[in-house]
Amino acid sequence: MMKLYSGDLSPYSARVRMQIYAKGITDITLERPATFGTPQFRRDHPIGRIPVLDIDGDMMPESEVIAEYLEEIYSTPSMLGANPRETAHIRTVARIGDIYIMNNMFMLSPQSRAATRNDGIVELLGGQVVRNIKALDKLIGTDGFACCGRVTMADCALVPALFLVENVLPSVGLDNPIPANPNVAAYWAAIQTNAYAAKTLVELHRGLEERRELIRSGAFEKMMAAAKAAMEAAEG
Ligand SMILES: N[C@@H](CCC(=O)N[C@@H](CS)C(=O)NCC(=O)O)C(=O)O
Repeated sequence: MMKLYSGDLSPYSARVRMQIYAKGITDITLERPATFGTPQFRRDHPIGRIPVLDIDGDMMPESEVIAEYLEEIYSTPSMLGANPRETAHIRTVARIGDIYIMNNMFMLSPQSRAATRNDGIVELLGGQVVRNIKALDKLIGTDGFACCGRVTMADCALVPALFLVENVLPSVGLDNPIPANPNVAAYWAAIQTNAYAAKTLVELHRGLEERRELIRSGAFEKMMAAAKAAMEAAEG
């Protein structure tokens, strides 16, 4: 039985979880790794990040790689195109979600709890997100799905990406750019009514609330400091 090491608030994990739900895969268990954030996790997983797909002890990192692997081994229903050109378009839009939006949002998010916000980081990464949402507006489907009028790997990448844009960008002092981009705004309203997206969003919101509570109580700061000290001690 395969396991997906995952976390509620991890957008990259959410991308794979939405794909698992949409494909109706029931034989992959979801698990938060007990050692996540510790030197042991880094020893076991060189990239040190989730998601990781555990295939009977063979560890596969990287959400996009896992997503493509799942497409190959659970080929129906397909989250790719009906022909190579459609598949290429789906992958382009999925990359906008992953590399152009999610990656910048992920790097930007610590600024929301920084004692002193770094305006240079916010301007650089936030500017990239605004630019990339504009690009997405020109490429995204206008029928409620990102591509091809059905759930594809592009939706799986965009749902967590747009969740971060809507919920995290305002907490670093920037306006949410989604409402100013009509095609993205219409897509975002529509896809949230899709059952697989909705399930994934419940988990993301739950993770965000848990994180915000840890930050409010001061526990998150202590956890981060302890993790950093353990990592430094392990690396010598
Ligand atoms: N490119 C990776 C990114 C994964 C990633 O950054 N995961 C975050 C959680 S969403 C993580 O594990 N961060 C832990 C860390 O940075 O140490 C992927 O697509 O899977």
